[in-house]
Amino acid sequence: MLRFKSMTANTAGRDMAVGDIHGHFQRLQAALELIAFDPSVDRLFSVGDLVDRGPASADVLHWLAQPWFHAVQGNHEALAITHVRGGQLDLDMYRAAGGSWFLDLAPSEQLDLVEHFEALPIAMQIPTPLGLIGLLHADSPFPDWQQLRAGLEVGDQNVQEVCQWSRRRLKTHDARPVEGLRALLVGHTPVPEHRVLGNVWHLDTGGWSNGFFSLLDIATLKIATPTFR
Ligand SMILES: [Mn+2]
Repeated sequence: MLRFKSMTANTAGRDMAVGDIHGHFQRLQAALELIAFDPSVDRLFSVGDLVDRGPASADVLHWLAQPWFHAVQGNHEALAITHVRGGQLDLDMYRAAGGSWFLDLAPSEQLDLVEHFEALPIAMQIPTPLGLIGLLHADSPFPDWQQLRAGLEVGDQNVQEVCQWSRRRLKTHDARPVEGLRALLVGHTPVPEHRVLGNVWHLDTGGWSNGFFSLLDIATLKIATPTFR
């Protein structure tokens, strides 16, 4: 499994990032149309949590098959992996978190999804003209991107867990930057509006719930869809 992925620069079009999707691919599609997203040159980066809660989680395979769509693994993808690979999981908690659609699939369909989820990196980086952009689901356990990369590359489970589950930075209002990056893009904890702490951008503005999808142009660090519902 490739836990850390380095992308090449996009010299043809725009690179956009989006927060948690949670099965709301139709709303996401509408948001992309609003910014005239062009899949022939533009790319879309997801901070993970593609599935659970929304009406169309099973569409995730269609989205992951698009050459312009790139996602890191969120904690909800990790829950599916844990379930199929025989790890410890509170099934009532998983159902309460929106996992019923997955638990009720045939084992072969679960396995197919999990193999796709396992192929997703935990963190990725994307070069832009003004600097390197990092992407992961929840938070960086380190104040330094190279340290994070090294931790993931040696398969450190604690590092992976913080990357996918931690809400510490928002809870403690930690505004220290992650060195080695122009910006780190994360989701996981819903915020009423995108929130920047140090150089960490919290992008889960509840497009899957009562909020809207914030599409961030990662080269300019400008939100293209501030109020889309
Ligand atoms: Mn999450």
